[in-house]
Amino acid sequence: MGYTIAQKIIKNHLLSGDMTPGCEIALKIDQTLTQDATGTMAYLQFEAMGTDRVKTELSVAYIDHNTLQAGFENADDHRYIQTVAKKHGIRFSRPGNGICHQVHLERFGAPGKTLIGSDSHTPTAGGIGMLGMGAGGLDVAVSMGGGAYYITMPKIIKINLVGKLSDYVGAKDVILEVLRMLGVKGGVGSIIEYGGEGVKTLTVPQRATITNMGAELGATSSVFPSDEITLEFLKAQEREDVYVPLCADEDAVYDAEYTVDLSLLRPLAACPHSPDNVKAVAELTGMKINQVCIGSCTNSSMLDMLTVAAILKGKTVHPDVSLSISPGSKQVYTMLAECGALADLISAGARILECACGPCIGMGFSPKSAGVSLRTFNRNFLARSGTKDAEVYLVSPETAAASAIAGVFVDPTTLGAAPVLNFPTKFKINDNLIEMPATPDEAGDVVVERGPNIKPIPAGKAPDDSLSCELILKVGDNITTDHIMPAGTKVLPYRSNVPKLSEFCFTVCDKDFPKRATEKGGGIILGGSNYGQGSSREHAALVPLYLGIKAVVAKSFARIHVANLINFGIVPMTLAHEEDYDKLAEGDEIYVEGFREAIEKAGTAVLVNRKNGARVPLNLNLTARQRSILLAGGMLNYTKNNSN
Ligand code: MIC
Ligand code: SF4
Repeated sequence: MGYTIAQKIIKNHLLSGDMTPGCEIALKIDQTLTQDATGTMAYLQFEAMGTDRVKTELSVAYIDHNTLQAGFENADDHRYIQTVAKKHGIRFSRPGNGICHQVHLERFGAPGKTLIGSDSHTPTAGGIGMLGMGAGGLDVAVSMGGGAYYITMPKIIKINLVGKLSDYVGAKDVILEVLRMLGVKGGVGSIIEYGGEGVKTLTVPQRATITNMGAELGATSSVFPSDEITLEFLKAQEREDVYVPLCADEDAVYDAEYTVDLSLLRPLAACPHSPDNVKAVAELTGMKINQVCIGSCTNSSMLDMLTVAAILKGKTVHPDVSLSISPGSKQVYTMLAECGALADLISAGARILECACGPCIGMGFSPKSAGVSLRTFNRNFLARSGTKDAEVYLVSPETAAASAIAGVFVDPTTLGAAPVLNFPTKFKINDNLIEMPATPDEAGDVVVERGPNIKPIPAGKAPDDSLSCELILKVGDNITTDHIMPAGTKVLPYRSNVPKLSEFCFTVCDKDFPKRATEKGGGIILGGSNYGQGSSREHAALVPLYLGIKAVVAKSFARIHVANLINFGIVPMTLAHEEDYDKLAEGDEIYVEGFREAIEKAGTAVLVNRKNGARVPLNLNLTARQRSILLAGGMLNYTKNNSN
């Protein structure tokens, strides 16, 4: 039996485990990336592990999320990351160089290699045939130190692409169609592989838009073949030396297969507040809009920007609309300036932002009260934009630009024939904002600078024999990490200050949660299905840990979040019978006898609700490694214990 693309990469990097879906496997990681909102924690943890120099082939620290710098906090974090990177052998991508995934694709990604990043959209690298996976900062720190990355061997889902996209239908519409078909849980436990004749019609940036939003399917990763189009892109980046061809074997077997006919696709939009709430733009035509934001790691490539510039050229943004544009990287920004397209954007009235995440992570550009915002981004979770009652729609750059001019939703396919773009066959190469680390000989002289906002990481605690506490919060299905640990201008400056961050925990769902949790000394949380979907931010585990959360009981968990909970010693347990969710209410006193023993060996436990006497069976689906981590009170304790 042949192998799929993902299976080939996994096989080449397998350190231990059996490649049967559902089994835990350990992978060798070739490259890592961090960004600044998760990077500070990742490097503090790396330092705590005591490794002098990274052991990966390449590790890069990007500054792209916290670039607003309304106070000293982010600037201090940036300086910490810059100095710690220099000392330990990590390249540093300076603020202004662009969004991590875009820059990594352009300058470092390599087909057939493995990459983990402390950001959930690391699978963007799949556009180039690389196996990119999002992970918690602690897992990235372990891999930087040469340790394996553990995942559950995924199932492989094939999306067979046929036909060719019509004018004004973009790669974003392809992934929105996949999200419509599979939903935000549809990729959990799977890698999504793209194949079929339609693949040849898509450029690398288009492929990367598609793999980027595989994160919204809950997939472990998404990957395209590496072919002549990949080679063309790498040549244009003067990096053809890293090219290797990679495709699935003829007789590869997939766990599921779907077909998307590109020629039948029409512009789509993900409606509030979930990326899988997809409708045809034609159904929304005429709806008044207030804001348009173009950019993010999903749609900020040169191709996207040229498309937008061609639509805006000679026009004016509607008076009732505010349009922001953030190019994805310095390379894109410079080339836009040099070819004149930047002038077309500026003249049309676009507000040009620096090449960073910006509004995507709520760093400015919050819409007006109850405003309708069209964004080319990948997430429209409640309150992520900074305005809780805003209605955020995720659309293609084509739909965004056409609508920005009209002031209402416009189906761009009604604009006639698409303009012919002069897509560059050669990109502008200038890596002057990538700082090289000190050599091993010089590293000793580098002083790591730590600002006052950098506070110690809370320590996990080994679990008690039994668990007796309050069910302190009950939440529904698809709770995102933006609910658990919101971001945005007010909160992001504190990503290295857990005590301060704790004041914002879960406030999107319940503004009194931090106060209640502090007063009661913590407790457990009850969630629905897909608990913790979205970001890789380990703060969504670290901060609950700080507030005394000992366990989370849910119908099911999202992949990266469950790994983060375990890494910080919070015990994830699933309801054996989903209907038992109704037997538990906020404020109930609960008791789990033999809690520690259940982690140690049993794999099941019974939660007793002292209020109504209900007995709720729970499952602890843990591997031997995960049990040991939890019993030690988290990964840092576990690593320390094992190195003594
Ligand atoms: C996001 O898109 O939610 C983020 C911000 O990039 C996160 C990382 C973070 O919270 O710092 C992600 O996707 O992992
Ligand atoms: Fe940045 Fe948004 Fe991409 Fe996250 S999804 S990495 S915030 S651009």
